[in-house]
Amino acid sequence: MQIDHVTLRTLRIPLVTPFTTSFSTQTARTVLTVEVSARVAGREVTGWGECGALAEPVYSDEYAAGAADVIERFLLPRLAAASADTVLTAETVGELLEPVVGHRMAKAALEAAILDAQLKAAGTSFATYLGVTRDRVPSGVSVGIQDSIRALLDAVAGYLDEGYQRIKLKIQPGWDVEPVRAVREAHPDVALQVDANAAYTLVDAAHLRRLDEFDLLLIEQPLAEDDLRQHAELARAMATPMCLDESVVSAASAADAIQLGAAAVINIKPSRVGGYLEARRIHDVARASGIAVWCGGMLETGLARGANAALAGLPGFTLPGDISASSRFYARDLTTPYVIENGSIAVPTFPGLCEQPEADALAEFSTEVREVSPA
Ligand code: SMG
Ligand code: MG
Repeated sequence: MQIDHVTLRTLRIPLVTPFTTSFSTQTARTVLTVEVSARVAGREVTGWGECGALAEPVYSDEYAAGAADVIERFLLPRLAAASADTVLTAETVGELLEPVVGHRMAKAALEAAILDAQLKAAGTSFATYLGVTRDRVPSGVSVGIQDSIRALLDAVAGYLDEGYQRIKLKIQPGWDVEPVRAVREAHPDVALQVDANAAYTLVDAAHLRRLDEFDLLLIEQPLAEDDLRQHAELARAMATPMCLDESVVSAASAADAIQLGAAAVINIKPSRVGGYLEARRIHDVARASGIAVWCGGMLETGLARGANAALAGLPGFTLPGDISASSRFYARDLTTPYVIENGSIAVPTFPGLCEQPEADALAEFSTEVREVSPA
């Protein structure tokens, strides 16, 4: 593949309702998109990728403007040099970008755009590329921290009415045992899990153990990103299965977490781990180790939501993902909106990772458009 040019866009898309976690309240999603115009076997083709980084480095150390900068200065020049020698394929991106330390969300966005272009040129869907045969995947929803238990119960009831198969509650100190108890009492049989986004320390172990009585599927990332050993210690102290999100950034860190007993379950987010290909490797490592995985979310637009659904069709994804309908976050998506039917999302069959985004949606939400020449 030869890269002709790349357009980096920053979009700001309003959310239908504010999304509060232990680290921030989002009212709009700032999204960096990567549009790669390339030639594959003489054919002109365009590929799209979306960056998982938020506007601020509060979920992880990456942020959207920083990702745009590192793509322009350091990542794209490496791919462009390789593309002149025609060694560039989606499968070589990871190795070509390895000399740049970290910046996995930036790398993931670029790899997704290249993979999208490559699959579109070949007329192959992402599911076919992965060898996925499932045509639908179960849909879960992540429910932010609310102002009151009443508001939480209303929100959960609304999502259950829409058919979501699993509820995830965001928790933080001061918003944990009581809200979880209220939801469990209202819905004794619902598949329920919690996510703390690293809001606790090991000193809170006795308090967190109080969550054990609610029959949760898992507790996600209670401790800090680099606290693998402490997660292992907490896992031994709790009956609720330990799930890691932020801590798992690669297949290597997944292997470490599994070996240490820090993760009984892994949330795989393609953006967090440097792309869909590393995400599949984590799936493979976890599956071989008897560890369940599920697909996490970063409030993806239609540029990545369907690709996440395809990934979640792999056999090791045995728990419902944070792959909700587009309408969970957006009144208007960039592509045909994803919908849930009978609690599940269809695995896309079109070529590539995503549909071409709608030009008027891009125009409506773009706050910055930067043309980057690859050379
Ligand atoms: O995309 O459905 C989604 C959001 C799922 O809760 C979600 N993501 O830590 O798992 C997580 C959070 C990270 C994003 S919070 C702005
Ligand atoms: Mg999480």
